[in-house]
Amino acid sequence: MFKVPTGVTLVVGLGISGRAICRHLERQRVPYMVADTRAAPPGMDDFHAAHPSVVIHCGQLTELDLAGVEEVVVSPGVDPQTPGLAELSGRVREATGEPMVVGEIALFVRSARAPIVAITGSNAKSTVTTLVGEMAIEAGRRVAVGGNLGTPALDLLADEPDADFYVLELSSFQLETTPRLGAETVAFLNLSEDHLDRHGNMAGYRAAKLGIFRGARHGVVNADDANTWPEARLPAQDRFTTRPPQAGEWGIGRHHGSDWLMHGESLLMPAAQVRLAGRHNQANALAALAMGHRLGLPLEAMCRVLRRFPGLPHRGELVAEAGGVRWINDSKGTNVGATLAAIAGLGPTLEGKLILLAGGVGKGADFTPLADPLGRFGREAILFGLDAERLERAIRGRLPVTVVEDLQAAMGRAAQIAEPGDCVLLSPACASLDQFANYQERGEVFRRWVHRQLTEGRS
Ligand code: UMA
Ligand code: ADP
Repeated sequence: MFKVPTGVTLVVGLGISGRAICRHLERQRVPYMVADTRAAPPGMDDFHAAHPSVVIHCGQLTELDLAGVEEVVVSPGVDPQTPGLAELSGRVREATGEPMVVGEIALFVRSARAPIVAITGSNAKSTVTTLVGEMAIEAGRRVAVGGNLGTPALDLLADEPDADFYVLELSSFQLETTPRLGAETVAFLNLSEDHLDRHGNMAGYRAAKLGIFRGARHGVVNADDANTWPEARLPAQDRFTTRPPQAGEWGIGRHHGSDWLMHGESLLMPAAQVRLAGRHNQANALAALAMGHRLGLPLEAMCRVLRRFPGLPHRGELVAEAGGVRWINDSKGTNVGATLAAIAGLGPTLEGKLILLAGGVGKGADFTPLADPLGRFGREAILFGLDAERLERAIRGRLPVTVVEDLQAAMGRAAQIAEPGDCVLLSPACASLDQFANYQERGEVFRRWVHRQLTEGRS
């Protein structure tokens, strides 16, 4: 048993967030030590070399005596119910009245000196967060953009101390450990199955996400998805929809034979001018517009961004078109809802058929919703990774299915069977961590393979 010294803060996790938490505590001159449940967390030696005086405990948290700990700050990937922490999770710190166990965003809220803009949902968080950030920059505002998107929120405080506001993408993991966000405006975009291995069931997952509304002055919710609506009334609220808008809503209506983004009865811009493809991205555009409007950003500036923003890498990204076959990297399709959106967006536009490459860590999700759209648009599903067999059982009989070892093998098979007019879509409906470091690496493997094949094909 290792006794955490009295008055010391315990940082759990030595990943991207954990290191940012450590940097923040150093700036605040708070004494801390680090624990990680893994025997040898990646990059530990470098961290130790740079911080020789910081104690690092690797292994089970039950090996720690936390009786004297000041506060525990957990990384998002660490479940607060992990043995060793669970016992502390219900306890409150006398000094502050806050829970004993919090996440990095709780520390962010304490130190942020500018309004917070926050976005959550099962899908489209990164896209909407980036859009809001771009819109604010286009309008001449000073913003810092980060959170689950990549740059840890706490680093933004040091990098951009004079920001007009902070735009944060927040995951259910981060919200679960944030007692009160108190944001200027928040959006809850959509809810579909994800992270059930951590939250237990949909109710638990939704409850974590609803945490975004705690203390919010304004909320943007999806009129078409009642799961995104708060349980208690907010001081102010906007709704977006892909239908014609009701009074005050942000929606899509017909005008002179074409679709327009609208706010109530006002026409904003033709939907076809939104550079991001697909109905789901028009919904994303509307959510960003509603948030930007609340922040006082001019409409013209926001629409300019929507006309030019090409999308983030690994989200429905066209990597190449060769021999009449399109190769699309949607590696960020890490849950069933995202893959459904990709199939529904692409399927009807194809002259040929869809070849879906999918599989990985299914996080306990139900894959059966994929069966119908795949039956309609799919030539074949090529599956790989940890949950390939479970996926296969869910869609079997609807289209030909092949299970292979890994993504490279899946791509080889796709190249063999693709016909002109087809689209090879990597949208795995699963996390990547069984076979890759992260979804970016998975997308890069896809990209490199396609480019290599095309170059070799030409030579
Ligand atoms: N881990 C342990 N033991 C530990 C600490 C971590 O096993 O003691 C494992 C976790 O279970 C996880 C991995 O290590 O498998 C990384 O966890 P972490 O909390 O250290 O993650 P970070 O490196 O800090 O990255 C996190 C987010 N990751 C997660 O929430 C899992 C990143 O989001 C985010 O970009 C980063 O902080 C900066 O804010 C990634 C993600 O996958 C993109 N997020 C999930 C999603 O979008 O679905 C929520
Ligand atoms: P997140 O940060 O929530 O994962 P991203 O913007 O990175 O969101 O997009 C993740 C995936 O969700 C991508 O595969 C994308 O094609 C898909 N997606 C984008 N917008 C939507 C939407 N409105 N509904 C469902 N899926 C979507």
